[in-house]
Amino acid sequence: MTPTLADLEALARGAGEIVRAGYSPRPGYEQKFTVEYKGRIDLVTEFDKRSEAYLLKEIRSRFPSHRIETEETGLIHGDEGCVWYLDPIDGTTNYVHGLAHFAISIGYAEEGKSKLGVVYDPVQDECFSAERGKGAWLNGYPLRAANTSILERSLVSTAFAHDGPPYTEINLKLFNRFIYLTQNVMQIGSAAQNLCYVAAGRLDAYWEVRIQSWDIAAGALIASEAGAIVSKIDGDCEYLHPPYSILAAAPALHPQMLEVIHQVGQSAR
Ligand code: LIP
Repeated sequence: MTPTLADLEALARGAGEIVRAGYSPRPGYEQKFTVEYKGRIDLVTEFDKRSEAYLLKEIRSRFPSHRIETEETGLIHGDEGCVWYLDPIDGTTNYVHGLAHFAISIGYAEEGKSKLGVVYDPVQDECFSAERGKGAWLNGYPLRAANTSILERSLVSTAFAHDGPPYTEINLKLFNRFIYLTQNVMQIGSAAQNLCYVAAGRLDAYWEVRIQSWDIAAGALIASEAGAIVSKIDGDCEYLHPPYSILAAAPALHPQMLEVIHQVGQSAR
């Protein structure tokens, strides 16, 4: 038994209701949850856990044999040919600080290939979705990545992984190079939203040197089905194979971004 895109959209909206109940745009005035620390800057709240518990209960009741990779619980063993990737709140740091840039990310892959992806922003009520070979949509409307072909005309984004060194230093070198080559290098703080914004043409490219499967599985399919080129930062198209990194870009920009990343990598040796 395999899920449909409608199944993933319903799951994402259900988790979105849970997450939205805990969100406050005025955290200085009201905080509806306590914050725990998985690492120095790696936050988790009870709403991450409630969202994940809801998703796991629904998925395991309908697809009990499937494997699930999920941020807070980790790995739930199952059929490696049918894998779910769950981020119950992608952008938890933003969520805690009341910044409305977070989303529920649900990916589904078969035989190592992404098949379905949904990223739901419960504040903006933006549901990004994609099915392999059939396209990508925002609230049912088709998505198309940007056709920007000049780095100097591009708006790009990145983020600095919670893991810290050596990834921070590597990404600072890339940030310092791209800030002079592009219009700007944004930091939105949600990998899933970054990938969906590339899919929508809001961003021309996005990269991270260190990421997790559940951060990127859904958004990478959405970006590629919208016409962006998606790979690891070394150009490897098998982005769902560890170690995970990501580069999603407008088609004409992808090789240019790869070349700069390669040059910086060479100079860092
Ligand atoms: C976050 C990603 C972000 C990345 C962070 C973290 P979380 O996901 O969205 O792009 O830089 O290290 O992985 O932890 O908020 O689900």
